[in-house]
Amino acid sequence: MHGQHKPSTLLLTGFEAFGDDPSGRGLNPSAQIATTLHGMQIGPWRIAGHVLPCEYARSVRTLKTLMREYAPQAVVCLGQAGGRNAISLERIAVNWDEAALPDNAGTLRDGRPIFKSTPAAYFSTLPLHAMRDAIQAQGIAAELSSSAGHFVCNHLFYCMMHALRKTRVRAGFIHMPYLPEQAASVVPSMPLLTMISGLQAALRML
Ligand code: PCA
Repeated sequence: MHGQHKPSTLLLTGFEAFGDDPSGRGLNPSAQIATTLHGMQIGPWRIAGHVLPCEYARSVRTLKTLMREYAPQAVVCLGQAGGRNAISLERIAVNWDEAALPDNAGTLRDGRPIFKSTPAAYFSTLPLHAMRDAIQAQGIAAELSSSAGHFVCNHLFYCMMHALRKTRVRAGFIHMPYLPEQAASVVPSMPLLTMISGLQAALRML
């Protein structure tokens, strides 16, 4: 057996639904994508897809448990960013919690660092330009973004990059638009299968 032929594991997470689902039906495309792709092979990657609670503390604890369980070579976390009209590849996670919306445990964070004496920010270690170009080559809207917000997604992104800072594990965060079934006609959205095709093209770039 040659070790390098062992499939590499890519841990892919989504979030459960939270306060920002205008359909009120408990939808979050990121959860559907992670569960749909679970167990699939994409390029050299074996996908381990899981859904995280939309809670500041518990999302991080759950992710760390999954990272211990799978020892993945790459971690890609997904979330929903209502109002965006393209798959958004996040460049940077910032050391700040601030959102008008409580998380699913009722916790409100009104502006404070995540950790007191850690860097202000971490960069994604994913090949963002190649991923954007691969999505766009499928005819699917993609963009780079410099803010994952200051809610649970950015919190998870920052804590993950901090936890992985001394490793060679590639990691980053991708935001998805609303699904058409969540969005009123005036709000941008993207069909689930379009998001999945785009993400598959992007993950082949890792
Ligand atoms: N989006 C939220 C949290 C969970 C999700 O899917 C965010 O952007 O912070």
